[in-house]
Amino acid sequence: MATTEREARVVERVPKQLCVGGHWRDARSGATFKVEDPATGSVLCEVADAGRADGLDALEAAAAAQPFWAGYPPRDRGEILRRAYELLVDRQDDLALLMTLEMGKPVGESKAEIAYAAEFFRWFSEEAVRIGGGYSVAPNGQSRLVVMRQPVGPSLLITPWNFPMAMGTRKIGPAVAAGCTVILKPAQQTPLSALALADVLQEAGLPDGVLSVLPTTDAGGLTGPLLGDGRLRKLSFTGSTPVGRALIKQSADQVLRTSMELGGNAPFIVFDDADLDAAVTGAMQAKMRNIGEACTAANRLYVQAGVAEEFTARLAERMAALRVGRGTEAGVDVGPLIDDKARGKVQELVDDAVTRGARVLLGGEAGDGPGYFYQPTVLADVPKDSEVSRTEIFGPVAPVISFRTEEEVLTEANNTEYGLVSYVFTENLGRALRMAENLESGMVGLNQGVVSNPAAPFGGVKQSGLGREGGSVGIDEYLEVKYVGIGGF
Ligand code: TXE
Repeated sequence: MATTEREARVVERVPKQLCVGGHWRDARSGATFKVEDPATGSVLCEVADAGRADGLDALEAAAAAQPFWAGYPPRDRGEILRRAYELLVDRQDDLALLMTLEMGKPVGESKAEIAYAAEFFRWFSEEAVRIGGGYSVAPNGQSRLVVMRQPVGPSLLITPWNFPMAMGTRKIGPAVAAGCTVILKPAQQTPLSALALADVLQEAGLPDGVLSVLPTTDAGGLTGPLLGDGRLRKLSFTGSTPVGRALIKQSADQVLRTSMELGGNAPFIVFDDADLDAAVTGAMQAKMRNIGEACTAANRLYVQAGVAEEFTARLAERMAALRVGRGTEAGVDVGPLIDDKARGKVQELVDDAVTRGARVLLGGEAGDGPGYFYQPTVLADVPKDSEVSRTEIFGPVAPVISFRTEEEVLTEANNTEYGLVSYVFTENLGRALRMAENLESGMVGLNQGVVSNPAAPFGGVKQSGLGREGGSVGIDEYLEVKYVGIGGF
């Protein structure tokens, strides 16, 4: 239940039906499901619950509109995205409140996410007109090679709940710019932001058929038939590594092109020559952004022995000053976790570390209230074999592990099946570059705790994923390369 008139109004304004090829309608089965506020456990509203038949309707619409959309002038595709960017910016306050209500993060962070999300539309509105090709003379001089880049085709986009708006725009932006029609399946926990996004894109002038948005309680039941249907040409997924792995297997039958942005286990490394103020601030950003529910979150804080005690004490002091509460309240820094399961996972990881000998400097327990709160937590002397340093925590827990040498920390940092992002704090340029070269991750933050940027190619190596989102390479995920050989020379 929304607790103020304004909250009720922003929830009321969102369409609660499915968007199927640009048309709003109920699920064929008539089913709906409840959307919950994780800060109170109360129900905000109900939305239509898409099933298999709705998924196939959306694919039909996407396939039918694909030739039209591929031929739509790139400048006009870009202008639609540009208008959608402006609408997101105009509605930042209301959309931020909506996101906080269904996801929990403090409203200031939701505002920052709307701004970040909008930037993907702005960036890809500019990329839409830069889809070039190539022309060259074959080495034997007897033919000419023309290289075209064309939209891959109808694309299924599956997004998580932790950045409900930005994960949508990061996929829809490049897909639509490239000339692909799309079906967005948002996470069950956060359908409202996705439906609001569909509303914005329609208002921006996106033609019928180009976009479907299908909230569902049966993700596998909806997406399975699509992955087995030859009309679908692309899957872009952001979520957990086990689900990503399963989707890759399911995509194999159609040899479907896939992009995967999966879990992380980011090492955050502080050398004893680092600027400690900057390192603590960076750790707060990398750890506490989005309540720790980010794939880029610092998951293991490796601090060189000489500064470990001081760094940990300063971090604990900063973490202790954070206010936990409902994200809609002014002055709140840390909202609730997404659900009870997520909170249970965080508690298990903390308990395991403590059993193995870690010391709790701060927190270590759930917070008060009916919502799924967890206290900001700092663990010191965390043994290397703790589950907390192997598993993605997805919560406000900072495990500190001390190390002695560069060689030792590099080996430890790379000792994981994940490889999304690493952070390094040092004033030694040579060491910073050596670490950046040798860390096995798709992204490295040097003396900074945030790596996300619409202009940058975001993505991981190893089991953190395949492909890159954002930057000028982001659009490549939605383009096929075709070569035409011209003879007669
Ligand atoms: O993820 P899921 P969950 C990690 C993080 C978190 C854990 C579990 O560690 O604690 O995963 O979160 C859809 N077919 N990340 O359970 O299940 C689902 O509906 C098709 C990291 O929320 O992977 C949602 O839309 N789709 C990650 C999306 O997958 C399926 C962000 C993510 O849900 C499906 C989220 C199926 N069989 C969690 N099963 C990141 N990279 O940031 C689920 N989904």
